[in-house]
Amino acid sequence: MSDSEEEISEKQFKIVLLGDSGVGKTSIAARYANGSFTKQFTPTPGVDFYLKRTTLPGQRNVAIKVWDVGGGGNGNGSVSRMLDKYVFGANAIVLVYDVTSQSAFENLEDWLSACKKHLAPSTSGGVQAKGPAFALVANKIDLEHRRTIKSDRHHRFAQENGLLTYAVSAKSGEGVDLCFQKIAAELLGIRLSKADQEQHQTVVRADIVTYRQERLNQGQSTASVKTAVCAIQ
Ligand SMILES: Nc1nc2c(ncn2[C@@H]2O[C@H](COP(=O)(O)OP(=O)(O)OP(=O)(O)O)[C@@H](O)[C@H]2O)c(=O)[nH]1
Ligand SMILES: [Mg+2]
Repeated sequence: MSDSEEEISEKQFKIVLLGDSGVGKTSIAARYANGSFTKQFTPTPGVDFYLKRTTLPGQRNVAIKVWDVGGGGNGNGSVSRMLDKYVFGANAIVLVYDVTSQSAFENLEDWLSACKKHLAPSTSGGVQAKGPAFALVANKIDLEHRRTIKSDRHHRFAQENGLLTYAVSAKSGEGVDLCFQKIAAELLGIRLSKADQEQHQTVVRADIVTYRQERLNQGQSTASVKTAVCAIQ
């Protein structure tokens, strides 16, 4: 294939999201593919699919198919029976946890070993098939005040298991786009420049809350001068 044909053609990547129920896999997928977020929690039965097209440096067009696997209510329960089908042919497997949940983080060991069991080295035509990339994603970083998994624990687990690492908030959108963009870059074997990364950084909206000065002064009889206080929601 010539260089120009390769530019026009589109690569497809299958990225599978795994982790306990409630950690925010559907929210991450919906934020990435549709730019939406809902507070309501509807557990995913089985698997859902999301598709997003993106372009990487060098005019490389990529279609990212996200497999959003329901956590099934416990770490490694009902879902594991189908896990082999879900991870088959994956280019990347993303292990998601919620930074406020100790158990969701600890259960990732089970998710990871179940994946590795199903992905035991296979050979096709005598050639060893390349396994998927693995990534660790800390979600709900907007809940910093309730965080129970510190970043050194996150990084230790990632390092011990050779995982790419990311921190995101499906709620604010922080880090979500960049996480998928970096995974796609990794799969293509290219590095994103600082400028490329900035393009995919989400600007987190900080609402300006306006209080009356008199309330802040608690009863002092000043005129109603307004002051602006910035609050990240
Ligand atoms: N504060 C906050 N809440 C989030 C975030 N992401 C998800 N949630 C909430 O967490 C709950 C669970 O989110 P889901 O995306 O449905 O979780 P899931 O991992 O898909 O769960 P299963 O489908 O059961 O495996 C919902 O109420 C979401 O609104 C986040 O980044 N921040
Ligand atoms: Mg879900």
